[in-house]
Amino acid sequence: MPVERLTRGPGAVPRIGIVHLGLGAFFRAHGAIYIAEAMAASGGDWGIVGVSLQSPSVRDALAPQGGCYTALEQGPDGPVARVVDSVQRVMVAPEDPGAVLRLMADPAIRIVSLTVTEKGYCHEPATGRLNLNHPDILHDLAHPLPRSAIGFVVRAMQQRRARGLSPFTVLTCDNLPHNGALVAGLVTDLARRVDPALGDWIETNARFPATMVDRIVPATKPEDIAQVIALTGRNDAAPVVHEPFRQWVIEDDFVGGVRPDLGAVGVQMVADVAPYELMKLRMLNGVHSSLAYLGYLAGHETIADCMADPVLARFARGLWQDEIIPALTPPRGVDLAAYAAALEARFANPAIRHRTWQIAMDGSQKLPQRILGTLATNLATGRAVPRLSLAVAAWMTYVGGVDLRGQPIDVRDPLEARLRALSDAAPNPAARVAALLAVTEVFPADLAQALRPGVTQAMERLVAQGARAAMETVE
Ligand code: CS2
Repeated sequence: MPVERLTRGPGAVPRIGIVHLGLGAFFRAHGAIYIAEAMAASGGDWGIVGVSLQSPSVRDALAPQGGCYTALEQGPDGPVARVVDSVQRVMVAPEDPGAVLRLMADPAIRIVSLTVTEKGYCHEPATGRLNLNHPDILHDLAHPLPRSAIGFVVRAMQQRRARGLSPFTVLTCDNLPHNGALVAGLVTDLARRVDPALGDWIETNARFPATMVDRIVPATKPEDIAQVIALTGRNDAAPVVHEPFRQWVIEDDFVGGVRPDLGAVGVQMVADVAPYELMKLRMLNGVHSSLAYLGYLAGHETIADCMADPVLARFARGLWQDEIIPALTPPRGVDLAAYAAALEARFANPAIRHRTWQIAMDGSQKLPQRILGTLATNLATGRAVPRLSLAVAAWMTYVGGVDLRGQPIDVRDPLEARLRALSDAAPNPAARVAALLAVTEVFPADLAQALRPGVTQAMERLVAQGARAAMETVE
């Protein structure tokens, strides 16, 4: 018997107030759920229009479902399926960028939120500055109908200013350091190049609150779709899968103070997000990325598989205890050892099949804020960093496109061609380390110099012993 398709149920549909750029699984399993709960708790017109900046696939899946989808929580007590209804429709920006701009310039829209991944900001990860050689930025400087997320924000602000409207709040939800200030800098930089007065207007009137977002959301797999059918009796073409844990810390700085009542649903509205953000980027994402490269090279498919291997679990604990926590100042009232213990349990959740290959993607954009900041702090104080050095060496091996057994790796990274060419041209492991440390978009020159001896040694051990043994003998 054919299974019925999930559709929007009867009842009032809230009016829209948010445009979300980059409607991937993460936002659908995190921000969209909090916003649905905030509207249920306190009302408000905060319905979401999602915008896909690339492919039509999410729009095509959600349109017949009225924007609704299933969120499948995978916890220790078994799966729980819930329908999320805060997304009302999805637009595909390349099909009609003008329509997206018109919507963003509509007075009903008070917030534009973003999850466009690290590379979607078109910036240089090592400096945080706009990459003026990026093809999308070059395009957006020359054409009024943009391609990049930053371009959409700038051109929509331009239309709002021309119409005498106030700007919207730009709410970035990506794992970037000082993400609010970073996006403010990128938007005002591009705006000033379009029209200096627009840049000044944005700088004075718009708001870019910083956020820390957290929930582990692996890519949806065919077996998840089958599980949703088994649990709900409905066919959903685009469910999302997530762990029970969630956290959202937001700097409470919105245009006119206007926002959903997020505090009512457990979002931490604070004056300073930075300590939370640093803790999360370095402790969660830093260890995720370390395990992604080392775990992949050790033959582990998922993070849970890594944590089920005692050698890797011990390695992760060593990373937290000896290299990451000592270099961090905790947010007030947070016990970092307890935070690490909670992360260990989250990573070990066997129902979350989060692939090492998925986390390994776009490493050139992730390494600086996840790993290199901790390395810089430790090297400045003379603390030993054998595990993080091994993680950097594993990344360098990974982006060479061939694993330690000679098997090809499907590397996905905006710099992949260059990283591969540098790696191929290096006659030996030490030369490969030197060549990759010279990639200044990733490694600032002074840090590269300080890292070289330790990473070279780590690389030699990695090549000689293999990933698992190198982790086992690290000290
Ligand atoms: C992961 C993150 O894919 C990755 O790079 O490290 O998506 C991670 O799962 C989230 O930041 C958790 O909040």
